[in-house]
Amino acid sequence: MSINRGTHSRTARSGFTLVELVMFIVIVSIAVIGVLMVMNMTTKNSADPQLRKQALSIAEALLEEVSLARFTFCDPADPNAETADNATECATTPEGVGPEAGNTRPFDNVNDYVSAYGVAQAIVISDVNGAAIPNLNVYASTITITPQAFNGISATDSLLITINVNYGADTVRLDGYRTRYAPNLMP
Ligand SMILES: [Ca+2]
Ligand SMILES: [Ca+2]
Repeated sequence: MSINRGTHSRTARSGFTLVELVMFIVIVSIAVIGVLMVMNMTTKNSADPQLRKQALSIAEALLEEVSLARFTFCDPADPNAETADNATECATTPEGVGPEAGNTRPFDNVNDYVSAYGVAQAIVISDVNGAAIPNLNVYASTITITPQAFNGISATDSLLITINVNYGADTVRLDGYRTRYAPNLMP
């Protein structure tokens, strides 16, 4: 009678070697470090979009304020302002580049917002009463207005408005056109 001493294969019984275990730990550690670095970078840079968004809001507000100003031939103080078809028909005060006497912000004409066409000029962010908002003074804004033909409308009746809002090393720029529609519309 023979006794079968059944033998188990050596391979089936063996687990991880120490070297394999160390390599596993090293690989997992590298992967975890990579994920943590991405998370750290994301957290660190999450403040930048906020600044950009705020700068964009300021640029939009300024562009809207200037675009909504009138584009008349005469200053509203002129008695012919509601009927003039060109600047020569104004009785006393044709609208020239720069604010006319007594004009205050928000101005009565697009061209009142700059002292010369094509030249960047600082513009403060103000509240509804025209007063500067102190906490937003880290954003430096400029406005440039340039007569420019637009889609068949001549340059005398079309103005390109450019708003730049700078914060640190970055700048948000918005462009908009204001054409001379309803040139006799008064407040
Ligand atoms: Ca004016
Ligand atoms: Ca003016």
